[in-house]
Amino acid sequence: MEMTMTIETFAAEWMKEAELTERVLIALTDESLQQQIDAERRTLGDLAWHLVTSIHFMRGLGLDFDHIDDRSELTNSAIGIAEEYRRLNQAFLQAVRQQWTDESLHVFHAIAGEEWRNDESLRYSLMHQAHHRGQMTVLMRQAGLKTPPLYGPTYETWIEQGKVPLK
Ligand code: NI
Repeated sequence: MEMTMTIETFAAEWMKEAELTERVLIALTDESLQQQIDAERRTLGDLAWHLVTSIHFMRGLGLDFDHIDDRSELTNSAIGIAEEYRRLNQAFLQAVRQQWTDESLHVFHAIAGEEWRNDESLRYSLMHQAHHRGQMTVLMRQAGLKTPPLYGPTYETWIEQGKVPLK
């Protein structure tokens, strides 16, 4: 399954995954951003915003693209978070395509004291995003929101199709 990553194989995978993230982000409401599993833990809004700042973090790999817009009217708004995600995401992907070649994927960068090869960092960021999306869908359920299908049908998808949902 795992092929050698190139800029274009990464871009294709990233766009698919970003589309899944956007599905989750646009399903949020302003009220749901306060949802949390425990008073000490990150809210749904914190996790959503974390996905935005995680893209910005990729500047640490030497990519040059737009700075994050962290005005409170964005971070406290479901639409604001979704729009900032989309904007930074496009800027990030454009930077990867314009500033890196396939050889750049084999360059190492120090991240938190560890040497990471760029293709490993990109793979990590794909997995990291999926991980937090999973956390978000649980909080969305708790907030009473419907979750979008991501890697397969949701409970509601099965119901709508007249099927018995799998346990
Ligand atoms: Ni994280």
